[in-house]
Amino acid sequence: MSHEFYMQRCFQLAAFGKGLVAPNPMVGAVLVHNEDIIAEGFHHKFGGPHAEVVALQNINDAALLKNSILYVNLEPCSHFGKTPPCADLIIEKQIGQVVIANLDPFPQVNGSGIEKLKAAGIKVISGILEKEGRFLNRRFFHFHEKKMPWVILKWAETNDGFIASLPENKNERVTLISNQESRTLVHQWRSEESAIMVGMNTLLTDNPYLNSRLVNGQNPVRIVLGNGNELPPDLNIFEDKNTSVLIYNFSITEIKGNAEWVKLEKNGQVLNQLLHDLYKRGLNSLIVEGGTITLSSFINAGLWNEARVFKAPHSLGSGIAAPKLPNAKVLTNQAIGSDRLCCIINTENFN
Ligand code: AOF
Ligand code: ZN
Repeated sequence: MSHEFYMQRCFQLAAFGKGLVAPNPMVGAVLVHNEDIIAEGFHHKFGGPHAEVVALQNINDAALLKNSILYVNLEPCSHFGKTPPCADLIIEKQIGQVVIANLDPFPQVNGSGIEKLKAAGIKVISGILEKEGRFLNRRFFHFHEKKMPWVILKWAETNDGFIASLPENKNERVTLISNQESRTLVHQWRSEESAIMVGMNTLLTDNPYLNSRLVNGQNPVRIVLGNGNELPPDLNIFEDKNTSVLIYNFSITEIKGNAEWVKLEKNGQVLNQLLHDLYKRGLNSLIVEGGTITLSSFINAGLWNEARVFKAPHSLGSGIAAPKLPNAKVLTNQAIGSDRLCCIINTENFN
């Protein structure tokens, strides 16, 4: 079997940590002896043992390690974080060879894990399925390299290009565009991202909960941008006291219960400031769910990475127009029941 085969298995294992390990990367590890997989592991949750440690715990015959290859999609760490360095453990266990997809961009590791292994006489090969590994951990790489979270834009539009009815035509509180299956999928996505944001208009007209209630998963931190000091205290976003709400505004800095008001500079680049503040809080991904003004402000500033657009089979005739995307490459276009889901990547920020 090829290095690529075992690395694919690392990616599969790593993906079990989706939504549970952020802001850490998703990492999987496979121990191979004479082409047989003798143990596997992955990083299960933030603060928990790293993938290599779990794989080594699952080994039955330690005598095989000397002639084994450890496949791991991220360079083994060399720092003391919440857990001791994996590189030291690999050296101690006398594993013969290590094969890696990506170097760790985390400043405290960044090549020193590989150096440590090589200095101990371990053969190291890196760069196997490097691009696929970067895509799997795109949030983590973007977070460390750009010092801001990976931004996902999401909206649902009708087949005539509207995301909502005009306010005067609204006969119910929220006009539902996409189907139930699509909305459940969105809750799954919410559970996989660190933070979620909507604009002030959407917040006040739709009064959303912005949680993952349709699936079994974590709730993202809720983000709002606007004159937050005027928010009604009984909004649904304030209901769940276990999830934080960050209200970025231009006048006050304050903490009240689960809500924090964060003051931004009016004259600076507002979204840059907001995203950098999310970085400082360790939030490595943000899903932006509307409305058009908020989505377009991310698009116009070039501060978006992915877009997930649902197209419903019905039309509205008039309404609020959907945003327009430049520099985009369609990754997938699939049916979700009667809707179509188009996943797009910003080629300016990822290639
Ligand atoms: C690995 N294997 O499975 C992961 C690694 O706070 P800690 O101790 O969990 O360290 C977190 C950092 O370790 C994280 O930012 C990244 O650089 C690396 N993650 N390294 O060798 C793993 N998850
Ligand atoms: Zn480690």
